[in-house]
Amino acid sequence: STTPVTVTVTGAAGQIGYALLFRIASGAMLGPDTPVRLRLLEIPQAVKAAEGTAMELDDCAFPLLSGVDIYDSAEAAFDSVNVALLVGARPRGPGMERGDLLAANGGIFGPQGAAINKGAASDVRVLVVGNPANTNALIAASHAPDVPASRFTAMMRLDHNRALAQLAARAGVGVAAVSNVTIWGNHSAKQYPDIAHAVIGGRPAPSVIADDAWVADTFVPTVAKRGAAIIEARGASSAASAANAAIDHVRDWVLGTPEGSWTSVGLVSDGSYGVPEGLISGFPCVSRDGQWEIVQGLSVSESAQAGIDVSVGELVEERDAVRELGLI
Ligand code: NAX
Repeated sequence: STTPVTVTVTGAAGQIGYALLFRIASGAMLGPDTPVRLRLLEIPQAVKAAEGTAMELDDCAFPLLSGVDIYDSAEAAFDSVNVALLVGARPRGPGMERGDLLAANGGIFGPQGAAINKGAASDVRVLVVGNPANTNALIAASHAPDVPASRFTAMMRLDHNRALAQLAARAGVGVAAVSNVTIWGNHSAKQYPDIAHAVIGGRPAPSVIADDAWVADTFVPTVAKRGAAIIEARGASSAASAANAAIDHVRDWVLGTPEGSWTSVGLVSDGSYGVPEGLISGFPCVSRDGQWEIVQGLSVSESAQAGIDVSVGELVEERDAVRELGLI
């Protein structure tokens, strides 16, 4: 169709925003036939920097980009939005307690959820990138009672892609040969990256890798702590890879996952795999007809269930904390 899709990006002047906007405008997210209208939401102090980014977007002369608008009000930025990428968040400052962090983010994601509830298009899809992503998504969803909870997702795709890359390197194959990894639970160091059902070159990953100690002692911590390793090496947190993961997530959501393979999505739980209903947890998901569905019926070993339960336990604690603070 030639009607532009309205895409709102929050934290647009930040480093992920800078890596994300140009790829959206180039067609990498919604395909080469879909024009996009970009709406950038920032805090007032960062509006000028967002204007600079908008100037550069103009200077790219992207054929698919039908306009760029900049806002410092959530209600205006989310009016008739189709795809909302919630990237801007309050980072943990020195000496900040977890409760303070959750409260500060509640002050951002609550009002943004309410603005989405008020003004978004009926097909709105929301991806929360800003950390703590799963709980921020829960807060936003709880302020949007008229939007189905399944439209609020949290980003597990960067962890998922990191896992694909680590497995491919270990097996000595290209990443395209690796599929069906799952990142369960929270997007945090307690996530549970799971290769039990992964496939490498058409064969079960556990038998290709054939090294349980490497999986437990190297693979899982490498994936779970990759964010910290990037900061250590680059002197700044993951930006281009995070933007790439957001593009992958929305593209698959809108256009579908390839037949026979799944990805990892932070999606509202229906109680599957022992995850309490209502939590936004990482699950194996396929996208069909524009909707995420949790892959059902996978066998889960005792040790895998223990790993899932630890990560889900952290989500329960975060939910209880934001409930206590009156944020949901
Ligand atoms: P930056 O600090 O570079 O940019 C954040 C931007 O958000 C700033 O420009 C700031 O002005 C803006 N902002 C703050 N409050 C806002 C509000 N209420 N409305 C609109 N904009 C607001 O951070 P960046 O490196 O871009 O990271 C953004 C977020 O992504 C962080 O919370 C980060 O922790 C999170 N990440 C999540 C990942 C994931 O896999 N889910 C991975 C990458 C990244 O660490």
